[in-house]
Amino acid sequence: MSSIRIPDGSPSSTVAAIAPSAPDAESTGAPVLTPMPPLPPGPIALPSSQPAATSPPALVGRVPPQTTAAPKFNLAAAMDDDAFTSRDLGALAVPPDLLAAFGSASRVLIIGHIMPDGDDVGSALALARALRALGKQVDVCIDDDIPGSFRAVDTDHELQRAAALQGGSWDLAVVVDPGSAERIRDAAKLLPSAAAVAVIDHHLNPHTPADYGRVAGPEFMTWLEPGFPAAAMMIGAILSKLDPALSAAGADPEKLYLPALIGFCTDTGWGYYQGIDPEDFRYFKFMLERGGTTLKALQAVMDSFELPKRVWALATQTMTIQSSKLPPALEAELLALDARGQGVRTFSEKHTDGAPGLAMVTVTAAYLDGLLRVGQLEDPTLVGIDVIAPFKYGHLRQMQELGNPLAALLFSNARGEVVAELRSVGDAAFRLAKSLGGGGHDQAAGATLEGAALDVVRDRVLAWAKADGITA
Ligand SMILES: [Mn+2]
Repeated sequence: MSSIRIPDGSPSSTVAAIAPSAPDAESTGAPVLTPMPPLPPGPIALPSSQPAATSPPALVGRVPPQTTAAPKFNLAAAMDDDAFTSRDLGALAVPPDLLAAFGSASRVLIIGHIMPDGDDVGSALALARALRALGKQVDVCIDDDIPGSFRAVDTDHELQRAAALQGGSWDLAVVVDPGSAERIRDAAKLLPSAAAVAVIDHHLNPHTPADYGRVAGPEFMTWLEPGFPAAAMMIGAILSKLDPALSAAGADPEKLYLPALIGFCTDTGWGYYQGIDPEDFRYFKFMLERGGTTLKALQAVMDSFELPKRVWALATQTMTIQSSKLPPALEAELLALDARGQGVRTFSEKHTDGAPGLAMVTVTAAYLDGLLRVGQLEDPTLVGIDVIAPFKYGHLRQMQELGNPLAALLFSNARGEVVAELRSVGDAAFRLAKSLGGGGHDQAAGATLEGAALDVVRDRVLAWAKADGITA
């Protein structure tokens, strides 16, 4: 059975603005769910880790169109172009108190966020490896499963769940790329065992000491750069500042920089996302040079994980359950869930003039678990988070490319939470995420709602979009 490669990153792409909608004087009452037309069948292009821009990305199987667009920035060409010179990350300002804290700590805990992405995993691992090279004892905690593409970055199995680190104590805890404090989940329980806490982030949310159970003072530091495309760029700046000490310690530059480079690539969509300043890729080039590595080497790491194609096709509804050749019990289970409206559901809410508005896909924890077991028939190493990929990089991306100013992915999980992943043209994704108790970037944001029902959150999203004028 064939597999497909998973694109990565936390998209923040922009789609074309829609025409203003006609006012709708009669529109009142509860939102009406409009089924979305089926996704067109493939073949299609994966943006993912394919930096080549001159030819369309490879066609991999019969999956829905994720993108047919050219990248906004031709990363591969820029890396080969001597005229596109690198820019020294060491020129960026890193707060001196943060550098001093790195210098004086001997036991460091680095914490990433749940629903981990490449920037999160890459930033945490690059910083961990640097501090370890300087003789420090370092633990790294991401309190969630790691998606397949990023498990390949964690070659030495450095990432640990919070429960495994209970009982430890640290001089310094560094929270990287969190977006908002609750996204570190149970790693928060480790913070009282750290003498000081530092938060390094490039999201819009502010971070207060209280968010992390601390009080204001020298034991709580933040370094926030919402203008940076990736937290990995901040880590790159730190590595650059530490460079003389790292060189003296004989650290392997590729091992340090490769995770940060992958973080940078995933948060910029390998040049595919809009809204990224092309000049920032000069810093990326600097990290490539400093790490003594290549774009191809990064690609090879990302491409080492493949999701079974049948999972992708079922998730994106480009293959029916009946035609998927599943074991009978599994087929019956998925069909039953689908019949009860607990499978994959897509909605498209438009303006009265027919202009795109809100597009949404929902899927239940039970159905995701079924998809996981479908995938495990071919790859027993798959974990739950792996089957989210077709929803994020298939449905959600296509909804954006169809011109919807707001696109939402909602799914429930085994913890009784509903997770919302939101993308927009303007800042609607961030504003909606805030209203759901989450956060992120203007155009790419999310929220995790505890003890919520999927249908209830879906209706909240619909009502919010209507109140905001995104739909009629
Ligand atoms: Mn990030």
